[in-house]
Amino acid sequence: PRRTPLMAGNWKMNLDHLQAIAFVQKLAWSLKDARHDFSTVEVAVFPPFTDLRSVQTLISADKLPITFGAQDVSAHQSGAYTGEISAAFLAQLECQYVIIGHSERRTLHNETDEVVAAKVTAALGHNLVPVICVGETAADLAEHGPSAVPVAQLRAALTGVTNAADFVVAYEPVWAIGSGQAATPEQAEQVASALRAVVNEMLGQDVADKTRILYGGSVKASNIAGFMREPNVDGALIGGASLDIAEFSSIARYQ
Ligand code: G2H
Repeated sequence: PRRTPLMAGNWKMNLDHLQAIAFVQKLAWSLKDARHDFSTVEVAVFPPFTDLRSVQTLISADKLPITFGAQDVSAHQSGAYTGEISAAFLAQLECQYVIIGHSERRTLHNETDEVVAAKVTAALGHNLVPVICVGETAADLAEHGPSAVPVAQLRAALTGVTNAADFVVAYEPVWAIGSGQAATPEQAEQVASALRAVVNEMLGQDVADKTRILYGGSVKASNIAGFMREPNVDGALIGGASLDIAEFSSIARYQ
């Protein structure tokens, strides 16, 4: 089945709203100069919340073929949740995607599988496409083997999801994040194929065939091609390397 690869740049807490405008503009120029075919490989950016309005305005004014989303969303609809950002707010800013359950949120902000599932439901309720992150720590890997923890996390995240939903899965082994030590393409494929089997079992073959599964963790221009050769890897979630325009642009043109 043909799935359009997605190269998703997770900026994390980098680039303010002024830097974001310059960055997205230059990224668009770099991709256009390289004759990037956006219908063949989708390119998305995930800026901090405070940048989203600037990015939305630039992308719509200049009709840039770059998609965007937020890095997190509240599980709640509205009300007395100081500091939280609702799915409705993100939808209003024309976000197409939202990253949910990134390992940094699970670890640093105590996000449990239940919270992740509630956020997925909140996002889908506003037609945002959740990018559901799963992945095992080095200790999980030693204790349970490669797929057990990501598979359990995905099962939990999909609890309230119907087969009409559109979502993306990102497999990010925690030991590979920001470490410079990426998984091998074979390791990524092994887990991605187990994750696709979970989608198939819970939501059916059609959903499993169309769902994009990304690899994340120390992706760079020099290792992306290996991941993209694997049948179950449909793109990447890219942190550090997505902040370098030339590097991110060549990741997008891996072929
Ligand atoms: C994993 C990844 C992006 P990096 O967190 O989500 O970051 O590419 O810097 O390892």
